[in-house]
Amino acid sequence: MNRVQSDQLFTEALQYIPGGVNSPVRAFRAVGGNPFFVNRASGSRIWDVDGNELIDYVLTWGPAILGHAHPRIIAAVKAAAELGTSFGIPNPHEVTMARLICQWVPSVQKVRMTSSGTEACMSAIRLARGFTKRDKIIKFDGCYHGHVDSLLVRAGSGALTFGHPDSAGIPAAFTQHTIVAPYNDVAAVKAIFAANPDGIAGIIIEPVPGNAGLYLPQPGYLEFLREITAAHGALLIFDEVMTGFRLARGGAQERFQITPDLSTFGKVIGGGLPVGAFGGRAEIMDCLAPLGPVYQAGTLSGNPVAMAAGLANLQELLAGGAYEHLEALGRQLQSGMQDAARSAGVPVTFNTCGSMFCGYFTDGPVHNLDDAMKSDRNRFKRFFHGMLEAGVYLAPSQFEAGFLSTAHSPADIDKTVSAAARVLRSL
Ligand code: HOZ
Repeated sequence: MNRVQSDQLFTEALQYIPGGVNSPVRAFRAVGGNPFFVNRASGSRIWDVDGNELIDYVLTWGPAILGHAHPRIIAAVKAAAELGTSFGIPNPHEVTMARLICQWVPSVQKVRMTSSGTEACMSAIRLARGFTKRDKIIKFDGCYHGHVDSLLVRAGSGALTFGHPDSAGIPAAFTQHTIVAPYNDVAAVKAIFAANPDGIAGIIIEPVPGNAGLYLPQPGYLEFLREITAAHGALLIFDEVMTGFRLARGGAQERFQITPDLSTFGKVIGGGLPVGAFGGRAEIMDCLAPLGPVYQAGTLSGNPVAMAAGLANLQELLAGGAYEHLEALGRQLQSGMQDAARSAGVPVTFNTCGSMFCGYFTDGPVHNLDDAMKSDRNRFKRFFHGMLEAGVYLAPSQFEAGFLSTAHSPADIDKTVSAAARVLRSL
């Protein structure tokens, strides 16, 4: 593939932007080579500046659940922008958005908008601590909740990809109240509560972790977390930044029938614009300023253009049929990839949950970070580049989930599986 213009742009970007990118995973360091630059996207496709067309399974890291540049979102953004790009005072879209989230996610009785998932998680943690008047938070190995100081401990996503799951620049004092447990390990969480019976403010968890690839909760695990937090007066916080409105209308909590105390959102609820949100039980949310003592704010929170984009995304998604289509695509991709790996004789564990997926180059199973780390990353690199040459863009890291959109067709999946079969045979 010719990438002359992308390479020129990257050379220039390296002069002015650290690593040439505005978010580390985009730099392709985990897979080698240079990133490509995109100047157009539509439906299931992106085009780079050299004119190469790719089937996209990154989907701007999750938000583009309807595919890229959906006409309803583009129209909503144009209409909102014509009326002003930011007011700094309430606007009607915020109320519609809040009502819609509360309607579709029953655990959320009140919600506040932010500009990113990182902000949402940071604020949810502060609120949990303020509400419970306790300091300690439990998080899990490989889970990523944005680049919040106290949560960048054994974190996933780029932190894990680049071997810095505990970031430099964070004083030890900022993470002294963060306790890390292995995911899917009941005994570990019981031991933490036994050692800190009245000290845990809450557990924050990606109910389906998508920042170390993708693995699922074992049967009963999320129920256990619900019970043990309730028994100890701690809050259960579901980070649904990836899974919210994706794994079901009501997110992972609907899919697994668990009611968390607080939830965080992002990605899909912004329709491709910078949006996050956190919400939950009214008595907890009412501890936020101006009603309560927990401070949280944002100049662009509830921004009218971002709200319009997010609302258009959600309204189109909720109109009907979308989730059935996404589930069917997920099943087709999983069985196709498993067959392709089997016939190529390459050990692959291909995990899916609805429209999220990850293939690990290991016999598996993959239930937690330690299992995920067993994947042969050299094989992943060669597979990634082989797929890219075949016109398929996967996340440029073993430790990120892939995403499907309603714009992907069964024919896209067939093309992807055929390419994978060829690439796997060549590994
Ligand atoms: N944290 C994002 C994926 N888990 C990466 C975002 C980006 O690089 O754009």
